[in-house]
Amino acid sequence: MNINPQKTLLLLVDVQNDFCPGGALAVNDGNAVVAPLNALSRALTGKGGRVAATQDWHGAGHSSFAQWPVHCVQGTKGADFHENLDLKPVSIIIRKGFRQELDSYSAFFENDSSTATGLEGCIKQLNIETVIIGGLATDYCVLYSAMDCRRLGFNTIVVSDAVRGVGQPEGSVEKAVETMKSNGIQFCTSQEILDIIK
Ligand code: VGL
Ligand code: ZN
Repeated sequence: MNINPQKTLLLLVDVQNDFCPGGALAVNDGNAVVAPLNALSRALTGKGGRVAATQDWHGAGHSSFAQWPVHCVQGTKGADFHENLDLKPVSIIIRKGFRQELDSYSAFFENDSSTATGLEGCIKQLNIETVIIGGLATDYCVLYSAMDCRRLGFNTIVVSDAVRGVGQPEGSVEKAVETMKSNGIQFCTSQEILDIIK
């Protein structure tokens, strides 16, 4: 694999307290994504790359709370980034899901598939070619983000040890990985990526 760090974005998807153990919509072992993502953030920004983070950011009474437990309510501790996530290298923060009647899994488009979050325009202006994705959850926000990213024409890599899934319905993580792979999304370990960008 060949990537130019200066044209690479690391995208940290929803590494928020509510998706980590103890949170309202906790993903098993969700906090395990933090260490590999911190290592990648540091390495990539050291080589001139950029780091973006998304935040699920719902108003009280958001329409998605019909399907999900109340989570990531704006301004609450549950919506904060995990306390060990290194935010110093993060220069772009995208909040999504803040329209009351519209949910948003993807970092690029809300669930109507047409309302943009602004991330695409932002990273096109930065001449980004490769997007490396990690975070939560593999079968929801990571899946939707990676699929949009690939469709938009970016070289898209998911960090296999820096994602964790919900697994509901059963088999959804395996299905998500298969869908991503069959659409040309690559999977690499954080160590493999560190070795390439060093
Ligand atoms: C997510 C369900 C609801 C996610 C967000 O980050 O994967 N899942 N809101
Ligand atoms: Zn949500």
